[in-house]
Order: sequence, then structure tokens, then C-alpha cells
Amino acid sequence: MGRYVDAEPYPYPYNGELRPDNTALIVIDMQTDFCGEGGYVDKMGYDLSLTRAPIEPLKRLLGVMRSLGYTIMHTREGHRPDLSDLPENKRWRSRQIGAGIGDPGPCGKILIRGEPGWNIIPELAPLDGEIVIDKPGKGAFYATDLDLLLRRLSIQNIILTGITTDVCVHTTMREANDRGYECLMLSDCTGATDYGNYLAALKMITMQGGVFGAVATSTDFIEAIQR
Ligand code: C5J
Repeated sequence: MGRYVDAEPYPYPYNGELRPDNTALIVIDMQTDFCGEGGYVDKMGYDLSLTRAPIEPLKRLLGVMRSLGYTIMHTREGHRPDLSDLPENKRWRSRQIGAGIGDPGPCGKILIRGEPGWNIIPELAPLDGEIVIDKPGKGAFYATDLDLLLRRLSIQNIILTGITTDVCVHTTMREANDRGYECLMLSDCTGATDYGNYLAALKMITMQGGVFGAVATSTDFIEAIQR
């Protein structure tokens, strides 16, 4: 028996154990800096429609998963106002493309905790009681208590969504996979700053029998958890 999602390259999860008590949704970095006007991605000149594409599918997914009692987590990438957790090379590279982390922008200082651009967009705001992980890097496990929280909650399966597919979402999926979590990326609930990179990032997951886990649409995922 078991409960499986129609996913690539295998029905997810591998063992059919998909339940609210062992599965968490992680919504990664749906912040103004990554998908809002005047934020970091906008300052770099990338197409915001690509990073905004997951907003509507995510709203629907959140509604269903909240109603079924799944654990919901959100992440925010950002640095301390005194920049003490910002590596010099990360700052230098961001300045090369005209969006220096810590420099003033239309939404306040770029990628700095507490600034307007760092907030999660209102459409996807966390509800009271949902876990929010603040991370200084791309992966949500690095320099955070995410792994501790997941293990305390007995989470085995992680549903990955958010932006950007090829950077923070992929890094977090790889970190989670190496720690033994069974991972699923939802293709319509994620987006990248480049469409080719988005497609490549999804394809990478499906190699080697599912080298980092599996990929499915949110429609197929919702169908499985409502079945
Ligand atoms: C990036 C992220 N792309 N959230 N961050 O710098 O993917």
C-alpha cells in the first residue's frame, strides 16, 4: 500500500511513507529581495516574472498543506546589519553586478536582516507558529538549527519549493539529501533567474535514479496527499 506521488524518476517517497507527521514543506527565500521590485534580483537586472512564477502555485499548496496539518517552514537569506556574517568575497561579487549586499537600494540595504527587501512577500507570509529559518548562506542547513528542528519533529520527507531553483533550493536539497532526508522538489513551486538554469536544475535531480531525490508538479503532489 503506502502513499506515493507521481514523480520523476520514481514514485515519491521511495518507501510510500508520506504523512503529515513525517513530512515538512520548506518554502525557500520568497523574499522581496528575490522576487519583488527594487530587490536584489531586480537590481541585478534579471527577469522578475521567472522568480514570481511560483507565487500562485505556492499559495494553493500552502492552503492545502496547512489544512492537512503538515509542518510548514520558511527560510530567509540575509545578513546581520553589521555585516559580520557576510564573507568579503560574497560582498565583492555582488558589487560586480551592481547589487552590493549591504549597500542601500530601493528596498533598503540589500539582503540585510530587518530591511524591507528581506521580508517574505505578504502573499506568502508565514502564519503564527510556522518555523522561519534565517540563513546567511545559500543552503538552509549551513549555520542554522534546521537539522535539529527537523529531527526533533521526526521529519523524514522534505518538500522543497521557493527561489531560486538552481541556487538556494538546490543547495538545500543537496544538504538535506546528504543528511538522509527523502526530498521532493515541486517544479511549478520554484523558479530561477534564468529559465535554462531552472530546467537544468530540475533535470539534475532525476539523474542516477534520483541523485538528490525526485521532482513532481504541485498538482500531482496535492492529488496524492488528498487521496
Ligand atoms: C541567490 C537564492 N540566488 N535564494 N539566493 O543568491 O537562491
